[in-house]
Amino acid sequence: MHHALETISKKVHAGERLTFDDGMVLEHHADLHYLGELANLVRERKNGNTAYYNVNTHLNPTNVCVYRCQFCAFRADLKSPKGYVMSDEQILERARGAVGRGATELHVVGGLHHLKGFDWYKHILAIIHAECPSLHLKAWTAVEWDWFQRLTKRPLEELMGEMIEAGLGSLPGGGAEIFHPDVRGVLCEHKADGEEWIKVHRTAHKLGLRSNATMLYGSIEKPEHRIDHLLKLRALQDETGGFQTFIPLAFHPENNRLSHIPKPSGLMDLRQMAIGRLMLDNFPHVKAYWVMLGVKTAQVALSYGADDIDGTVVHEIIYHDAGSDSPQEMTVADLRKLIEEAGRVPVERDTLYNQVVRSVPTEKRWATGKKLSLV
Ligand code: V47
Ligand code: SF4
Repeated sequence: MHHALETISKKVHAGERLTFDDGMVLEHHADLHYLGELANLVRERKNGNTAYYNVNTHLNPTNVCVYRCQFCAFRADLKSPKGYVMSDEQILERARGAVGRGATELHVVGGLHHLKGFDWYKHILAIIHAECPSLHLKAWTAVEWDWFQRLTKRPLEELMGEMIEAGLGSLPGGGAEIFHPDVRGVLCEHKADGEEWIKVHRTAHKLGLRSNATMLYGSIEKPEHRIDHLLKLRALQDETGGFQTFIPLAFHPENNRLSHIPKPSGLMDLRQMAIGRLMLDNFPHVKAYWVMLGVKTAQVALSYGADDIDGTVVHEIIYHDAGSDSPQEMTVADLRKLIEEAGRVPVERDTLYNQVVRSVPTEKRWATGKKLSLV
């Protein structure tokens, strides 16, 4: 075995932190078995045999966006026939539907609409929260928070404070892509840069909000850009401890400007899951987002560092527009079966990783229409 790989293995067994150079060795010299064994060790040390899932729904209030990220198949121009803006009634319908299905979380993100102000985004959370107070609102990526600051010229703390009053519960991890300017300048040169993304999450953590972090891999970046990205996330986590989950996101090539780049292989998906788990020693959770990975790879990823498969995910558009052929929705029974087949113990969590105990299992409740209570 490469000498450096032996050293890394000893460090991981001893619970020591890996360096940038270690990360580069993993990228260039580690095979999949080596990565999987070590990542699984860390995963089981942190989360035992548990694999988390949640019951959630997505809401993308608009796909109209002032930006034109090269990888984005979701966005639409202001006047494009593909563009949509949901009405208050449609938004509430989505939220009510989520509650009816037993969801504990609504994941709310969208485009930066040319004609909508900060108040519209705040209004969305306010009306949902007023009508469905049991739904945890995981809303607005750092890119949106940056846009709100550009629109209002007001401090982020104030804007977040108002959103918290309106019903905001936590921040999703999107918009991170790859922080390094050499990559970001090509993928999405105009939107919030890497430093701003970090600043938004730092502010959220200071205000007591938890958040997630993502990394978009498999487009034009090089291994050093990925390791740099992971170390920037790790540094902020050292500072605040506010991150819950890391979610590596595989580039999807359909219907965007980078369609000439092939989709990352299954091997690459598992490698990035494992490397993320190994480098982010201070993140409690790593998520295998099944919509993005496909159900089968997500299942295998539970042995390569991941301890979470996200949720039932109804109404997903971002990955389906970019060519994902995974289903629109997984039932709780599907999720639990997938996890059990992988030899793990399924645990339903809420957004903040509290266990959700249901008096009547969700799948039975759907069949009987019985009222459900969360204990
Ligand atoms: O920010 C968009 C990425 C993200 C493509 O926080 C693409 O729990 C690959 O962040 N190929 C949105 N990636 C999704 C996201 C997310 C998903 C699930 C859970 C959580 C969480 C966060 O999707 C965007 C962007 O980085 N993205 N288009 C594409 N063609
Ligand atoms: Fe707009 Fe987000 Fe798509 Fe970029 S990724 S074009 S910011 S919707």
